[in-house]
Amino acid sequence: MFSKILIANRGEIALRIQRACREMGIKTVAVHSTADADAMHVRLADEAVCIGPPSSRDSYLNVAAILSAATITGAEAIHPGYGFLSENAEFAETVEEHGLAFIGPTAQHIRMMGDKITAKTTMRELGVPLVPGSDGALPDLQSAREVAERVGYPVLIKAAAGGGGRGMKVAKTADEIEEAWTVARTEARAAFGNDEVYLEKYLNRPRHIELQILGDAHGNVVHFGERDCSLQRRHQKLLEEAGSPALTDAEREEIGRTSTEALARMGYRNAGTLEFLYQDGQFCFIEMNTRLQVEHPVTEMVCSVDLVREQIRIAAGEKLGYTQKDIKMSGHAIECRINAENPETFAPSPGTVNVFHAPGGLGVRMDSALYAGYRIPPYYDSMIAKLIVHAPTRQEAIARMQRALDECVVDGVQTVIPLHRKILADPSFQKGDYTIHWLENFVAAQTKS
Ligand code: MV4
Repeated sequence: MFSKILIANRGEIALRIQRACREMGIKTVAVHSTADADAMHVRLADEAVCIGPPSSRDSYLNVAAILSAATITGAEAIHPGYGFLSENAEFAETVEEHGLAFIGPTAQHIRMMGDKITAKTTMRELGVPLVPGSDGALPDLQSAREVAERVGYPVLIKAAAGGGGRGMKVAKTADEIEEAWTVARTEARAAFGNDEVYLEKYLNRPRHIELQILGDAHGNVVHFGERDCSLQRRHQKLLEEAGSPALTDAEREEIGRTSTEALARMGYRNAGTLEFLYQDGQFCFIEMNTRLQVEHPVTEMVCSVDLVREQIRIAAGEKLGYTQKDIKMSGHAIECRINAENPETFAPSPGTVNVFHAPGGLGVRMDSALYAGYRIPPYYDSMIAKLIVHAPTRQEAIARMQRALDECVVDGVQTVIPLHRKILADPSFQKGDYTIHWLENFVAAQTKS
């Protein structure tokens, strides 16, 4: 096992990783920008190294500075967290070339899944169900027309280098296909320097359901059930649940078996998430994330697993030590992301947090790097906390989240807590009756009335 790990991240996820390290007897190295000198992840680490000015490009994305920090402190492994360098194949490669362990998948698997066309082709060959569409990249407009006729309108043209909603264009009818083709290619070239595009049938009211996977370096792959992440606004998730209110145990077992078999055949190791659109009882794979996700705690709560500890053990070459039948989902978990934003306009609200009180009690978890007096810098993501609750049933989890939000005090900046209260009180949310479009419509209805 490693004796010292460098954590190439900031905020709540840096603390989350430090906590796992401390419980495993591993020393931690924090890295930080000059804007984060007073941050909690710096205070709580065993050692800290300043790696550059406020801009992420010059600090948390500065590969040379991070590797130097690892070398001078004698760290043996690097955990990238989420965002920043977590899905950068070159970074993973460089870390290993320097004789350090990258706590994540191989550079080859990161690269493979970073290209959405290669990801889909790979999954298709491994028997994972996909959205009907083109087999690989579209060579020309004519082939786009042909595939669209075959699968039926409406269709979506997506960038191979896209993901997370960037570089997508809908064509509702054949009249719109030329425009969608041209715009998608132009945007893809401008945004990613890669104009490869593919086509899918457009699903009109899916849920976004994702499956948490772990694989070790010995060929063992297991899953920890699904998360329902349909409640998003402009591709920013706001509230997530485990399990999905829409799935049956039989559906979970089937998609779990198909997915773990596929990833075992790929030789996938460490944590990964398969993203699906789920509509009319069908799962359609769309993308894979080759990292720990923001919303991993809801899975940890229902499966009683420490996913970060497992990531570290796997990177050190240890075996999982359990099989699929040992993993049981128990109860229901909900996560509310607390962003320092105006709850109506979503404009960022950086500034000083004068008063901070974290909720507590049975089944309540607050993952946050906040403290009273902390100045939220304007340079980074606006998420300042994740409030996670666990209870025997979904209904009890909703009541527990409402109670926990009532206890939570963040004074000095605006937060999205008032929006979470409204969502939790809504009858269709309470019934679990929602799709990926629900939140956008809900927010629009709130601002009208
Ligand atoms: C889709 C889709 C409908 N049909 N693909 C958006 C982000 C990217 N990860 C994939 N996305 C979508 N792909 C087909 N064939 C609708 C979306 C989509 C979406 C997906 C998940 C969560 C929120 C979303 C919001 C708008 C559109």
